[in-house]
Amino acid sequence: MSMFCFQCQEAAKGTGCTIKGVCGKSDDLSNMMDLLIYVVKGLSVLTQEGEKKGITDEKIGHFIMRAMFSTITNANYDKDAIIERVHEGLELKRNFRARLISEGVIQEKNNLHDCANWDAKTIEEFEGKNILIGVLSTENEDVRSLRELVIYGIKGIAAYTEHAYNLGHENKEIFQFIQKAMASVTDNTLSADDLVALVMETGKFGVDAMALLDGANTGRYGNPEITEVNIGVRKNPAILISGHDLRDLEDLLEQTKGTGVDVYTHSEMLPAHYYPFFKKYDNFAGNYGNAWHRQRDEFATFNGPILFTTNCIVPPLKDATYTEKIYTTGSSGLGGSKHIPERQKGGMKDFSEIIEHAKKCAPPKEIETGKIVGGFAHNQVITLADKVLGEVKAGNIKNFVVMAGCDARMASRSYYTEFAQKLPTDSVILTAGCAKYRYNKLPLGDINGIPRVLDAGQCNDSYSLVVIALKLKEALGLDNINDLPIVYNIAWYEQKAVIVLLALLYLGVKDIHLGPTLPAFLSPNVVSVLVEKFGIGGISTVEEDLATFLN
Ligand code: SF4
Ligand code: SF3
Repeated sequence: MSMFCFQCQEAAKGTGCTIKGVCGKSDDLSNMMDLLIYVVKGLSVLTQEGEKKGITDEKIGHFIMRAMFSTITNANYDKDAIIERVHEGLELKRNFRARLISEGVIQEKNNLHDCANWDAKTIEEFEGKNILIGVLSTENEDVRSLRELVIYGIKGIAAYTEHAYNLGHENKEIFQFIQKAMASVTDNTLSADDLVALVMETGKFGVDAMALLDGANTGRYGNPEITEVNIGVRKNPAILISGHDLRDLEDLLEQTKGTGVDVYTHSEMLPAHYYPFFKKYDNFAGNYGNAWHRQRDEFATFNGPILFTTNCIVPPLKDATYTEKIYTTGSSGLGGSKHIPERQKGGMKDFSEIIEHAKKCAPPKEIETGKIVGGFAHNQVITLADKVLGEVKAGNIKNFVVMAGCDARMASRSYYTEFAQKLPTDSVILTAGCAKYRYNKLPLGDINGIPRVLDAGQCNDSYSLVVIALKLKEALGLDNINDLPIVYNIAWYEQKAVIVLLALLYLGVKDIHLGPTLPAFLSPNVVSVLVEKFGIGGISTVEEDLATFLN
């Protein structure tokens, strides 16, 4: 075994990647990410000490946010960038630790966890340490499972918090919680019950982070509205933008307008089209292709450069024709690709190089034609509430099925396409995240004008689905969110889906079905707790599940 990672749904053999990641992450990169998390833990232990005496440093909160985000599945394949972050984190830790010592808060020799005191400066030292402090260094499998569940939830929170931060929104309590939690996962005195409580609290801050981002997105870009998005192509050279960061998209559209270069969205960037703000850009041409895992084919036919703002990146094959055309920014990275640096305060990121690159490329090759509809975030759905409720009361809509979450490459995910196809025609699908690509182009029709697939947006817009559920509960005069005619059939892949799940659990949603497989990081005992307390279950065959879920 040269590495260990089991944070995503594609963990090798359903237990963990031990030689190389199924995602393409090499063992040395994986181990360096473990070390980055260890540095985050150390900083967090120290901030807990500092807080006792009112000593804080807001740079630490921002660093932890970016560091955690960069370790999300498929976000960053640039080992040098991760090493740079380890250096940056150690520098912050060195200074903060020295400050705590000089102010008498801690002693040079102390009983704090090793992560708080460990320091090093060379790659050799990093490599000597990182193999000792990974996931498996927690021996008890239940404690390990709960700790990692918290850590993965925090990665999701970190991602959403960073997008909000890029739009000028932050919430100090979220940063404080992240630090408290990352310190707590090093605390051997916590019982399993304490850790379960921490998991729930992580869910609470997941709701807060999604609400923060919702406010940041809608505050700047308006409320998403019903929108038809072109999935065909035009005749201009173009840039494809992927990931979740709307601020990056704004900067790119500002800089490409009037240049003759079009901009298309890929995968999780599709919902940007639903925001009123972006509609003013004539060169915002449409959405090209499908979910992230199809990028090897779709990037080859796109012809123009591709900008990754976040996960999910599939490292190109050696002979790929588009490798030179990939650019990354923010927490994403790919060794050998150009990384666009952060914006200066009050300014924009500089995308001039990618725009000049696009001008030299052929226009995208058409791979499909037509339009897809989305924009059913909370504000839009609430505007339609009377109509929706009317259809519910008339018996024309019998139930809603939340099919939010992620898509990925496993063949077994055809389950979700088939499930959508075979749902009775009086069921409406509520979706968010890239999971939608499994069924958003199927001719599923509508119920008296209400489309049978209501797409709220990105995975973080699962928050919208919760707001909608709470409104429905109120309108129908129900006491409990679980009395609603809503079934949860969630697809997961990476850690953003983990925080969406924890947020739903925190809000009291029961009987969530999670697939296509349960997380490898949940130990049998932790699964039992989740089954017992929350009724969480997996999936089986489409026929069986349709019969039981809709019962
Ligand atoms: Fe394996 Fe997923 Fe970890 Fe990649 S992120 S190494 S595929 S478990
Ligand atoms: Fe998708 Fe990566 Fe999770 Fe944001 S883009 S939902 S998988």
